[in-house]
Order: sequence, then C-alpha cells, then structure tokens
Amino acid sequence: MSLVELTKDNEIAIITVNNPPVNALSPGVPEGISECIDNVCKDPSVKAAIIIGSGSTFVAGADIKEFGKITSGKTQRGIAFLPMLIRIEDCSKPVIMAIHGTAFGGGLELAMAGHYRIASPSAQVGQPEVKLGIIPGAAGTQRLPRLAGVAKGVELCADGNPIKAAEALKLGIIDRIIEGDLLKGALAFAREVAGKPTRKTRERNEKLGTPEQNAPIFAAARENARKKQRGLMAPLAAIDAVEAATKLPTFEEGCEAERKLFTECLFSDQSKAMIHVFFGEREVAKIPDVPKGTATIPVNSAAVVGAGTMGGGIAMAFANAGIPVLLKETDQAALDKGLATIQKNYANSVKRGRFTQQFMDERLKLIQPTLSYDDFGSVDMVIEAVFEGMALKKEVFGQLDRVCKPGSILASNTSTLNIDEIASATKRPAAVIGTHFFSPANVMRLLEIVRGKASSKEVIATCMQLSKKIGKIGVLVGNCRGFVGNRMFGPYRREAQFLVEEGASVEAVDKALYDYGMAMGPMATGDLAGLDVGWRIRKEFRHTEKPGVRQPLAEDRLCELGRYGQKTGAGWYKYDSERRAIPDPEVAQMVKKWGTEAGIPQRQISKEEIVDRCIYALVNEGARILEEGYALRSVDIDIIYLNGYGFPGHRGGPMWYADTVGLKKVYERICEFHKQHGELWEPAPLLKRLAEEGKGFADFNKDQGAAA
Ligand code: 3H9
Repeated sequence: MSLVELTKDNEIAIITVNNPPVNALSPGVPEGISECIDNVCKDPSVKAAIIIGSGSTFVAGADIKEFGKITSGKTQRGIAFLPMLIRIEDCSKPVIMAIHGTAFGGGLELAMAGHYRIASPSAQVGQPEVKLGIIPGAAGTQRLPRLAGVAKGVELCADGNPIKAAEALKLGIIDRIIEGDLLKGALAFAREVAGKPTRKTRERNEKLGTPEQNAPIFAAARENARKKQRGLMAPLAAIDAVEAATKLPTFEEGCEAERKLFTECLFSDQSKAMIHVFFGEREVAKIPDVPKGTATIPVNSAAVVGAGTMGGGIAMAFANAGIPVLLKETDQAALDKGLATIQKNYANSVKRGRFTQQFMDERLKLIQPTLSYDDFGSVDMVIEAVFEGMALKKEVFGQLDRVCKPGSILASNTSTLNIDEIASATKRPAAVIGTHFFSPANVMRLLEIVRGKASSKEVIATCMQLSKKIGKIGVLVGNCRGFVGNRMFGPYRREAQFLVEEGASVEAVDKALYDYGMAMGPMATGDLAGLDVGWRIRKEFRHTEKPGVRQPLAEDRLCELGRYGQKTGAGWYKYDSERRAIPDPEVAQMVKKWGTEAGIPQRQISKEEIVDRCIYALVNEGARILEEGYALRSVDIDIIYLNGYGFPGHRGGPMWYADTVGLKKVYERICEFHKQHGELWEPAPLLKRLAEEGKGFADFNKDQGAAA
C-alpha cells in the first residue's frame, strides 16, 4: 500500500493515510493527500471524500524526525502543509475527516481543514507542539480558535494537553461521535452531507470574539504560562499566534504571523532539547542485548516489604495500575502508620480532584497489609523497601528466597547499595534486580532499573515492561554506587554545599539553580528529602573517603544539631507550620563560622559560577558513568535527570545541555575548577577526549553504535 491511497465506495472517495506507526505527515504524505484531493475535485462521479488513517490512529502530526533535518541543514526542504490544507478546504465537495486514535499537531491541523470531523468515542485531539518546544505551524493557532473559541483555542495550543472526543464535540472541534465501525459511520455521514455546500473553517470568524472579550483571556493565559511553564518560550509564542488570529485582518496574515513564531521556536535550543527528550523517552526502552520480544514474566500480584514513605508509595503505584499488592511491616504500629499515610495521600488526591472516591476505595482494597511473609509464596514480584543498610537488606532477601515461589522477581528499592551483594543472600541471583523508585513513589515518573551481574534478561524485560504499566519511565542502569542518578547527584549537591561554605548564601545557590530551570534548588531539595538520609549514607561509606580530599562539612553539622530538614522544621532553612521555607540567619552565621574555622576562604560568588559548578559536576560524573558503561547512552542519563531530579525539559538533560554549550567550553571550565579546587574536579577522560576531538556525548553514542 502506498503512503496515501484513494479508493471509492460508489460515489464516496476514501483517502487512506498509511504511514505506520502513527501516520505522521512525513515527506510524501502531504503530497499524496493533495494529489488525491485533486482527483476528487476532478472526478464527477465523486460526491464527497473521507480522509481516514490506517492502523491504530488518524494522523499523529508532522514527522518529528524532519525537524532535526531542517534545523541542522540536512534538508533544504521545509515543512509546508498550508497549501495542502487550503486545497482540501477549497474542495467544492465535502471532505470528512474520520478520526480514531489521535489527531495531534499537524493531524488536528489537517482535520480542521476538512469540512466536517467525525470521531470514534476513544479518539483524542490536541495541539501538543509546545511539548516539543514549538507551536502549531500549519494554521492550528488560526483554525482552532475559529472552531473552539478563543479561550479554549489558546488553552489547547499553550498547554499542549489533548482532549477526548466528547469534549471536542462539545467545543465544536468535531461534529459527531461515531459508535462502532468508523469507516462505515463516515460513509453514512458522507452520504448525508454530499451535495450540500461546504463550509471553510478559515472563513468562520464568529467565535473570534472582540478585543475587549479577548484581552483578559490572553493576559490570564500568559500569566499561567509564565507560572506553570517557567522558562519556556513556545507557550508564549503559541498565545501570540492565537492572538494574531483575533487581531490581524485576514486568515493569511494570521498564518504568516504563526509561521514566523513557529520558525523562531523551531530553531531555538529549547525545541532541539525537547525533541531530543521526545525521542529519548522512547529510546531508553531499547536495550541492545534484551531485544523486543524477550520473554517476560506476567506480574499480576506483588508484595512490598516495608511500609515507610517509599514502600507505601510503591504499593500505591502498583494499586493504581490495578495490581494487588501485599504491604509488609514488622510491627503493627509501623504498619498502621504506613497505611494511614497511604489513606491520607489518596484522600488528598480525591480532594484535589485527581481521583474519585470510588477510585480511592478500589485502590485501597488492592493493598493488603500484613505482618508476616505467609502469603509471599504466591506473588509474582516482591519489592523490598526497608531501611537503607546492607545487613538488613541481606536478611530480608535471605528470607524472600525461602518464602517466594520459583520464578518470582525479587527487587530491591535500594538507592545506593550493591545489588550483587544483596543478590548473594539468595540462591537465585538471576531473579534479583534493583527497582529504584523516586519519592513520592506514587507520583515520580522515574524508575531506575538496576541490572545486577546475574539479573536475567527475562527479569530485566519484565521490569522495563512493568515500568510502563505502573505509569513510570524505566531506565536500565548498571550496578555502581548510587547507580546513575544518585551517583551524579552526590557531586551536584557537594558543590552546592561547598559554594555555601565558601560564602554564597543558601538562598543564592537555590535561586541560581531555580532560575536555570531546576524544579527546586539543591539546598531546598536536601531539606525536602531529609538531610539525615545523606548523613547516614556518608557515615556508612566514611571508610571509603580519601584522606585529604575536601568533604562538605556543614550538612553533617546541621544533622548533628537535629536539623534534618522539613521533617524537623529546620535544615538549611527554617519551616513554618505550612512547611514554607524561611531563610535562617542562624544557619548563615554557623556556616560562615564553620567555613572560616576550616580555613575556607570566604568570597563573593557569582550566579554563573554557582550554575557552572553544580551543573558541570553533574556532567563530569555523567561522562564517567557513560564511559564506564553504567548508562547505556547519554540520553538515558538525560531522561533520568528530567524525570527524577527536576532537571528542566527545555535544557534536554545535563548531557544534552553540555553538548549544547559545547564540550570544549565545558571541559575548559572544568579544568579551571580542577586547578582551583583540586582532584574532585579531575576532568572525566571521556569528556577530555570528546572535547579534544570536537565531538559531543551524542557522537559518543553513535560511535558506540547506539542511536542517540
Ligand atoms: C507537528 O505536528 C507540527 C505541526 O504543527 C506542523 C508544523 C508545520 N513523528 O509514542 P509511541 C514514533 S509536531 C515521528 O511509542 P504510543 C515514536 O518515536 C508533532 N515519529 O506510541 C515511536 O518510534 P519507535 C505533533 C513519531 O502508541 C513510534 O512512533 N505530534 C511521531 O505510545 C511509536 O510511538 C505529536 O507531538 C511523530 N509525530 O503513542 C505527537 N509520533 O517505535 C507525538 C510517534 O521507533 N506522538 N512517533 O520508538 C505521540 O504523542 C505518541 O507517539 C502517540 C502514540 C500518542 C501518537
């Protein structure tokens, strides 16, 4: 079958787009549609035409792969859908768009150029371009407000979230929902409207409102975008483009304004980064030696050992996916406390409208509390989430080995400990794997899947598949201390603390990184996670520290004073009863005193230095991890940071960001830090090599044969 095919059902033409997997408007598709429309116009026996997608979806948008080719100059060919859309709209015979699956981006723009739109009940429509750092570029910002009104038009283009068919019908984006066979329904609909005069969306101005009506809508949309999509240029550009639809005298002028804004966004670093993230999120699922089709173990039941913050969150993640889960504690008080937290979390979600009461009740029924291992014999997977200490973990795994059925997966939620050593407590190391969730585990999207040296491919494939089922993005990592995320987070937070000990204020460090785009500054993050967590880990690993190498000192001292962060009402900051952070002059004084006593020169530190020291600490460690093979690709590191550590999406992740800055520049800055601060800043060999060769981390991936 060709990319676009024209067939006929008597007097109705059927134009089928066939470009799997998502019928993107790749080169050849718009041309094919235009050609079919020309034939429809010419053929006197045709009274109406249907455009429909083959396979599981209508058209999911422009071919995103093309954008990189355009911005890198690999192709001179632009993406010009507008002439095709005008051709469809100008067709004198009704063109009906039959939508199933998703009509996203260019797909919705195509649909809106038709004279009618009908959809399956499960279909979704949307303009998600802002999630790729761009805006609709084929008149989406011009036609959508004409169909849905300005308020909804601007919301859909600026937020990028899709809506379901029922809402699209209410808004006037689609004209009818078709139950049952879509093509059959489309044929009947086409016969209903055949012969009737066609209406062009671009000429429907009745919903465009007046300047007085629109001004508050645009003002509110801009405020919302600045707050919720901090630092992103595309949402603001999308709002400008919709505003152009309401202000400029003609549709054509509106399209011209949209085109300019689209091009600015497309060539921005933000869009390149966000497109990298789009493909990266799909790339991480590809594991060279665990190919698609590797056998998996059905996980229909699970158990979690430990009902603390992590265990409770993990149990919720399973329950939310409909998987029954046992939740085990050692004593009734701890179990009751864990269950009460789970109930409170669900109740909060119900209050915020995220879940219904019925959903909450059903999920709670799936979580079965227990004080014994008695029922563990029947579960398909166990996740251990007990206190972070090797002796205890080994004891638990020894016990699991005795009680769990053969074939059951034994996973540890450890964030730092050696999976192979944990596995050595069992007689089935092939079944042991790390599943490192991030707090709160029921919310955070990242799941680091830690491959032990004996973890079987079946177990790895199952965990990768399971991550999707429980709403996570699974990234496979190797078994090194801290794995990928926390191993890098150590140097990042170390530098943040050093900066404070050298004279930067706690607030200045947090603000610099927040302004860079991080969800939270490193000091506030420490307070949220609990400073005592790192303190305990540092105590466990103190014997591995090299004598004479500088170590942060202030955080341990804060812990010694009982300042563990939010949970004790004080850490780097003070906290009020609403857990709002308040700068604490006492901390500033103490840290200055400790720093001076330790002989650390106190000085003024620039915002730029704060960002470079913290972010390049991530990059340098990331480069080591990559070279040592603990991450499969640099994009895997990026996806970990974006989904687990609040790294800003529009910077593409630490490794992508370094490539954007240029590794030569990054390397030179790291060399400066090395000179000033000593061996902790020794440049990673891979970084040095790539910088000298004028390459980026993405090139390293290609050289290694992995798609970046
Ligand atoms: C746009 O339209 C701009 C316009 O305004 C025009 C400007 C002039 N292109 O996600 P999945 C690949 S911008 C190329 O795993 P699902 C994807 O990489 C576009 N490739 O499936 C993956 O490949 P692989 C606006 C695409 O069922 C495979 O298809 N549209 C595209 O979970 C399967 O994808 C969007 O932003 C594409 N457009 O979800 C929609 N889409 O197997 C983006 C997917 O090699 N797409 N691929 O890894 C989506 O949101 C989801 O893919 C969708 C399906 C919901 C459609």
